[in-house]
This record gives sequence, structure tokens and C-alpha cells, in this order.
Amino acid sequence: RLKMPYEERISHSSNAIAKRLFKIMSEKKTNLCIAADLTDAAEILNLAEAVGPHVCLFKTHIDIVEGFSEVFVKNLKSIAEKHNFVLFEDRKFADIGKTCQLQYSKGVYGVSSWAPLVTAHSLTGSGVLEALEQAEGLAERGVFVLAECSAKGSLIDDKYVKATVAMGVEKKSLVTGFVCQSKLFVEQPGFVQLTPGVQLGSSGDGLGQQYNTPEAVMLERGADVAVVGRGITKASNPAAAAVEYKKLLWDSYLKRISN
Ligand code: UP6
Repeated sequence: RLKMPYEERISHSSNAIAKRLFKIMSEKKTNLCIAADLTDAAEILNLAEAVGPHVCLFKTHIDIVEGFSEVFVKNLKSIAEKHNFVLFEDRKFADIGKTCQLQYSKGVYGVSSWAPLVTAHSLTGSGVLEALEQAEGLAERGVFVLAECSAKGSLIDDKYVKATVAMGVEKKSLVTGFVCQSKLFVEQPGFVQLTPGVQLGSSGDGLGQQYNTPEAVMLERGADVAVVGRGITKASNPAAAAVEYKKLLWDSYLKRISN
């Protein structure tokens, strides 16, 4: 996986969103995912317009948004279409399958009708994946399963990590890839490694988050897509910061596949 260009990995994947993502990454030459952790709906739309040309994924935590509405979703979807990125709700589902299915498709946010990508924990077993697959919503959907956490002191151990990857690999029609911090599935080019905890000039946020540089996550830790939140959202010029991260991440990817 690590030496293979993104476009070549399309044919190795069984998940529609992984295929779409590899295609977008190759076409737009970006492996940057923005973590749009702003609480104001209008600011999120402004951010999407500003960084849209530079990202492959736009990651939200929809339950922190003030001013959520149908119109907000409609606008976000049209910006995603215009700039060709995928909407990604980082819900981290962690209940029994049936409850996750309801949280995914019902309630105020109706996530399954607008976000082709979501995250899930493996903690409660593979019923969660089954439930998300069977829920009503978009025909093409994908799930990133969380195998490792960037936070200091995470209780996840080696056994949990291995069992998580095995669970995800079993469900390859639905699973886009894994959220993790190290090279866990190098023999599986069809899956995407999504790695958060990326920021230049900071090692942590004082609340457990731990940061690595773009080069380190791409060249040492095996990331395919890097998640950057505050490194971009708190910059004085988020669009310029997105360009900087995009360039560093893409150059690291080119270096990785070339030597
Ligand atoms: N995230 C992590 N670590 C994980 C999984 N997810 O930080 O192991 C998510 C957070 C946040 C983003 O929920 O949305 O990635 C990181 O944001 P930051 O760059 O501002 O720290």
C-alpha cells in the first residue's frame, strides 16, 4: 500500500467511497482532510468555500454546530459538489448496532442523508457495521473504523487494534479504511489510513491531543489522508494554511511512492 499511487489503489478497494476518495485525491492532488471543528454554521460554510479547493475530505462534528438547519446542509452539499470533496461526519458511533443505526439515520441531523462517510468505534462489535450498512440513507456510503487514537493515555491496546482491523477487513464493502496512528494494514491497498493529530509547530493541546508533522505522519506513520483541524482553522488565513499543509502532505506522498 505504501508505495502504490492512489489511482492504482482504486481497483483494490471494494468500497464505493474509498474508490471515490482515491480518485479525488489523484485528480485534485491532495490528501488533506480538514477537521472543520467550528461551532457556527455560517463560519463552517465560509471555511468550506475557502479550503474546499485544497481538501479531499471535509470532516464535521455536527453536534457542536449552532445554527444547524436543512438549509445549512443544502449549502454544505452544494459547496462539496462545487469543489469536489466528500462530506465526512466524525460521529464515532459506539453503541449497540440498532442504536447506532437510529443515530445515523434519524434525529435532528439525519446524517445518513448527507454524509457519505462516518466514523465508528469497534468497541461494541461488528453489529454496528452491519447496522450502518442496512440503515436508510445515501446509496453509496463508507465507514472509517477507529483502530488507534491520537490522544495521550488512550486505553486501546494491541489486541483491540488487531481485532479492529480484522473486523473492518471482514466488512470490506462498507469499510473505507481505518483511523489510526501507525502502519497497521500495509498489505491491504484497498483501505485508506486516516491519521489525525497533525499540526506544525505544536506537540499537543494541553487536553490530551498529540501532534505530529505532515512529513512524520506520511513517511513514518503510514497515513494516506492526514486530518488537520486547528492547524488550519485557527490560522490567520485558513486558505493559505490549507495550501501549506496540502503541499507538505502531497510532497511527502510523492517522496514515499518514489523511493
Ligand atoms: N480525532 C483526533 N484523534 C483521533 C480521532 N479523531 O484528533 O484519534 C479528530 C478530533 C478532531 C480532529 O475529533 O475533530 O480529529 C483533530 O483536530 P485538531 O487537528 O484540531 O486537533
